[in-house]
Amino acid sequence: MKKKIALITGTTSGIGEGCARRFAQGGYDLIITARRGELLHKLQTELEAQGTRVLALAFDVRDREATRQAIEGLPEDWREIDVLVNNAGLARGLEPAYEGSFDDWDEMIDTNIKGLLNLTRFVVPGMVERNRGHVINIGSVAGDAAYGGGNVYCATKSAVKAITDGLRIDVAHTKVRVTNVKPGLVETHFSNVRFHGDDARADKVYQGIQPLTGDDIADVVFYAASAPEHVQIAEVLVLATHQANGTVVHREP
Ligand code: NDP
Ligand code: 8X3
Repeated sequence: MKKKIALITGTTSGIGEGCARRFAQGGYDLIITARRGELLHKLQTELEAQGTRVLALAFDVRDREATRQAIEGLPEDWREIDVLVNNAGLARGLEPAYEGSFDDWDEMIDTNIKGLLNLTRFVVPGMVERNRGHVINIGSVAGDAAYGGGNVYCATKSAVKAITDGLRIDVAHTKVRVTNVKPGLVETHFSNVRFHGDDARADKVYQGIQPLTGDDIADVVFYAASAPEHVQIAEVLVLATHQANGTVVHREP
């Protein structure tokens, strides 16, 4: 029997890497993508050794033309994507909005909003045509309410919520499902990237609390994808047990 195909962006680290392993374990064929080709191919080799069919595509989701070529150039037997996980994304900086870096803002907006839209625009028409498919966007608790210094990052994740909700309306006449998974504190490379490689500062984000892992979020993403066809998990907020919302976290000394 033909296996389902999942395309997951940002699989060289964290939540995306967890999703790749979870969907491989769940019997999917996988299209894994990110910019760092070497890491992608390492994951491809590992998953193939476990019996999963894998196509690795190295491109930057901000590059609309590269994204178009990647999707339009898919080999015939990889074209019918069943699940798109729009995970690639990042935060840069934690400065007040009146002091933030224009470059950081551009990178977040171009990746988290425009990159997600690029994939959506090129992949979803096929889903609508086939009358089946599932788009799972990785939003964030940061999209529910802003926190200090979060300004632009929070705005991008609010945009992910609006885009996800809008797409769900646009495909409501089809069997395509649309989900927003909104994690809280997940220990990945997220904070190292946010603080431009300052590992000590990144470590402090997860001090005194047991954070979520990429695998925890991957389980939720896979659960949403595995629900019966008539069940659409519209939105899931996933927090660590000692995190109450985007700003309230109980930390043990
Ligand atoms: P990581 O930094 O560990 O992973 C980010 C992944 O995104 C990497 O694989 C990276 O690959 C890829 N990526 C980043 N920019 C681009 C780009 N321009 N083009 C293609 N791929 C890109 O972070 P997380 O796993 O934590 O983050 C994944 C998603 O989860 C993000 O959207 C983030 O906002 C969201 N999130 C994270 C939370 C957390 O606490 N960690 C909480 C809530 C949401 P490469 O560098 O090889 O391109
Ligand atoms: C990542 C979670 O709270 O660090 O989206 O912004 S948070």
